[in-house]
Amino acid sequence: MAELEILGHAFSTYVRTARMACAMKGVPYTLTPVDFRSPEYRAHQPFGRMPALRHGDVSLYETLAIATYIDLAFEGPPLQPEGAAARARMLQWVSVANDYLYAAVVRICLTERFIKGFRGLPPDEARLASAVPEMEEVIGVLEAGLGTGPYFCGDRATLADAFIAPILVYFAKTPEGASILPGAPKTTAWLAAMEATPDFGEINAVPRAE
Ligand SMILES: N[C@@H](CCC(=O)N[C@@H](CS)C(=O)NCC(=O)O)C(=O)O
Repeated sequence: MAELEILGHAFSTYVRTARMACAMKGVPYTLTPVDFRSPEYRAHQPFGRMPALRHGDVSLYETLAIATYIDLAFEGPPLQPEGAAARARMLQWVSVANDYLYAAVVRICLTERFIKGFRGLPPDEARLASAVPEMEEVIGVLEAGLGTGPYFCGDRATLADAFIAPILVYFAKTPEGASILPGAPKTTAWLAAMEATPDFGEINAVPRAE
C-alpha cells in the first residue's frame, strides 16, 4: 500500500494533530519537512499553511479533512464517535480548538513564547499580559466541557482530543500556561491521560528551531 506522507514542520500544532491521528489509529507515516512559502508547496496547500497529506493518488489539505481521512481510510480504533449528537459534539470541540483556543493560545501565547524565540526576538510581554483573560476564558470553557471525561467526547480519545492536546501541551510549557492550567484540574488530568496515547511525547517534543 502507498506510504502516507504528512507535509509540514514538527512544531506546527496542526501537523502534530495529523501525526497524533496517525499514531492513535496505528497508521505508519512519514513527516516531510517543507518550505511552506514555496510555490512547490502551494501545489499541495494553496494557502501555504501546514499540514498537507499525500497518500497514493490522494492529496489533501485542511487538518480536519486530513484527520478524517486517516480515520476512515485505515483499520484501527475509530477516532470519531457514532451517533449524530456525539459526532456533532466532537466537531464542536474541533471548532473551539480552531477558533477560540487557536486565537488565544497559538496566535498570541505560543507565537510570543516560542516562534519569536526561534527567530531570536524577545516576547511582547504587554501583548501576552493583555491576552491572559482570553486564555483564561477558553481554558475555563474546556474545563467545564470535560464534564465527567476523561476525554472530550467520553471514554475514548477522538479527533477533538487530537486537535486540543497539541495546543495545550505547549501552552503548559509557557509561564501563562503554568499559571492558568493548575486552576483547571480536569484539563490537567486530561492532558496527563493524553500523554499516555501512542507516540505523544515524540510528536509533541518542542523542536529547537524551525
Ligand atoms: N485551516 C488550516 C490551518 C493550518 C495552519 O494555520 N497551520 C499553521 C501552522 S499550525 C501554518 O501553516 N502557519 C503558517 C503561516 O501562518 O504562515 C488547517 O486546518 O490545516
